[in-house]
Amino acid sequence: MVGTMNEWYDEVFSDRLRFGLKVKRFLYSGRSPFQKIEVFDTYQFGRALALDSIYMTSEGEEYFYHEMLVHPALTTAPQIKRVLVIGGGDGGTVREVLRYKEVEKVVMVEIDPMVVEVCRKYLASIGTAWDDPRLELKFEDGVAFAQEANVDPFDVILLDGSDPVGPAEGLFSEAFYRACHRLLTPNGVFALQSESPVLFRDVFVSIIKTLRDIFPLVRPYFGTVPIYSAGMWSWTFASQCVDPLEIIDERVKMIESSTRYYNHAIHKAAFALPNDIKKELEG
Ligand code: SPD
Repeated sequence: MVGTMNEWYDEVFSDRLRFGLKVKRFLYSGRSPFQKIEVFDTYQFGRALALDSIYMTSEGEEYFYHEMLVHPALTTAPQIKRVLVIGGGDGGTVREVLRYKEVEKVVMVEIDPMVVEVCRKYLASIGTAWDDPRLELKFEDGVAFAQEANVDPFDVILLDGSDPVGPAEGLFSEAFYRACHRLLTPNGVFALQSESPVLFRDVFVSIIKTLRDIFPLVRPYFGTVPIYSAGMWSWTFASQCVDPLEIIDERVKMIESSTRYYNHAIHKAAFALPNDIKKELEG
């Protein structure tokens, strides 16, 4: 429903947990061949995007998620000329990537053109880099692209998908991670959102363990994303040999002058493992 009303929009996790924001006004509701797309204005975080009734992002707090997906990889990969973004239809991830002058080319592969169209119209403050000439936007299935594309390898691959249900399911498979590995340069870095270790511990652990069969170095890192429930969110860094704690000082200095969440100290602290997660990943 689109219109003005005072009601709550709840993401329902189970009969024990829901996360809700009070809505000022519904702005858009539609269905693409892939999913339900909704945008509404909330009192707490301004305009928010939900796909299949799951919160994706909002104007007021999107920087927590996008900065933490992008900058740990971009401040440590030895070279960042060619970057591949899979998913990321709201434009926040490519916006952060394109802040780096060293980036020469970003290929963004998004399965659902309607998400980009709706976000460009209603969430323009998030996707501020759509017209950057370094960006090539492809509307294709990210899994098929990773498996079939015959392109020069990428220095960094960033996976900005939704949860492992619906159109993003294939983005959590071993075959897809192997395809991303194939598309990386030998010194390349793969970073991805890896779900809530609190609410979806089994998915989180399975991502790390699957990646460890493919990449010699796999390190999860943690932060908070206000619109995702249960407090803690995770991303994961994977590479052949690049260590995410060897931060390239000039890059971090340049980027932290304009970020709102990410900085050198946050980067280091984010890779600290809570004890229960450490035990589970060692076992
Ligand atoms: N539970 C929702 C996880 C969604 C992660 N991706 C969000 C897209 C923001 N660009």
